[in-house]
Amino acid sequence: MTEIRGEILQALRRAGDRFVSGEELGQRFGISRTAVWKHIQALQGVGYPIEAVRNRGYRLREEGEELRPEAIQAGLATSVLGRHMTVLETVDSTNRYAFAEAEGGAPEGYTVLAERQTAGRGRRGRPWFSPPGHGIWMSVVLRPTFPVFRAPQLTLMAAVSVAEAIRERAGVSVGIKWPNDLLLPDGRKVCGILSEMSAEAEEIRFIVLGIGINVFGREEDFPPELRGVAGSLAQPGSPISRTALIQGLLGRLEADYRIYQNEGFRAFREGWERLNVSLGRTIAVQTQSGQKIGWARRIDDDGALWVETDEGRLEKIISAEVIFDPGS
Ligand code: BTX
Repeated sequence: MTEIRGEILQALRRAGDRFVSGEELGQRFGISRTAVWKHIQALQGVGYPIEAVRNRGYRLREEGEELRPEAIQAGLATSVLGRHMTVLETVDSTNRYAFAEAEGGAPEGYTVLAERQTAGRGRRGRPWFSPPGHGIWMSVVLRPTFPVFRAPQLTLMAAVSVAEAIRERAGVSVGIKWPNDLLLPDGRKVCGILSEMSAEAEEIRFIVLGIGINVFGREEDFPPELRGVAGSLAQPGSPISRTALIQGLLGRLEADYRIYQNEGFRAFREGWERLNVSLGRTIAVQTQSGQKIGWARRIDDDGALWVETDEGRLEKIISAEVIFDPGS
């Protein structure tokens, strides 16, 4: 989003219910009314619900709101998650920030959100593109009592929780690509989950569960290398409130985390299978020991992926990158 577009959005947010005329915006930012209109159209294009009424001007509907802890907490049906919350304008990475806070004693459920990350991170040191106002960049501190070996499956559980919350609150059916990417129906990646852990011997001190969801953003708002690969939830004309989505996410995560603590991934396997788009396909898996091509057969109660190779051998994959339709 260009600077000026962000400023126009901010001006509309501050105006609340009031219409702001194109003339007023033009004067404030030293641009013509036509230029204002172009920026408004661009904002509408990425899914911001802006009404444009002749002779009155522009008004941002509620769903385009900025993130505020009080507003999020006011509609939160949780007792632990999100009860302590920090919302930042800019941060390097919410996971890095939450991790440091957890080391300093932040309680279970402590949640960090940022409008923008300058060094959002994915798995294996990969970057996560997190421009201002476009998404939900969120990290939650968990202090589970289960042993270290169960931590990876928590991320699989989270993929189910997030997918369900997106369906409930944003009306979009996303699919899970093993282990924890969420994809739009056309295959573009709309969400990534990164959990980072601090542990001593067999005991988990804490886990930071990081969730990145692209809410607003058109193809051209992504950097060239992500075009065609990444997508966003919002479509012009079907507004999505980030506040409502965060409330739904935290509610789901808390309920599912409770079940997970008692029953483990077993309780989520069916939900995962229902939402998954990986099984039954020919895939390439990139593991540390090289690439294997095979048929994704199933996942087990531990969340491992079982792949049948060309020679008919079944291999258990615990950690890898999955590439769909290799060679096609
Ligand atoms: P990942 O390693 O599976 O995904 C990273 C890869 O996804 C990148 O290499 C790139 O190809 C692609 N990618 C980067 N940015 C985006 C994007 N915005 N949308 C779609 N695809 C993208 C996934 O890692 C885990 C990401 C977690 C991000 C959250 S945001 C809040 C928290 N804080 C933080 O620093 N990370 C997490």
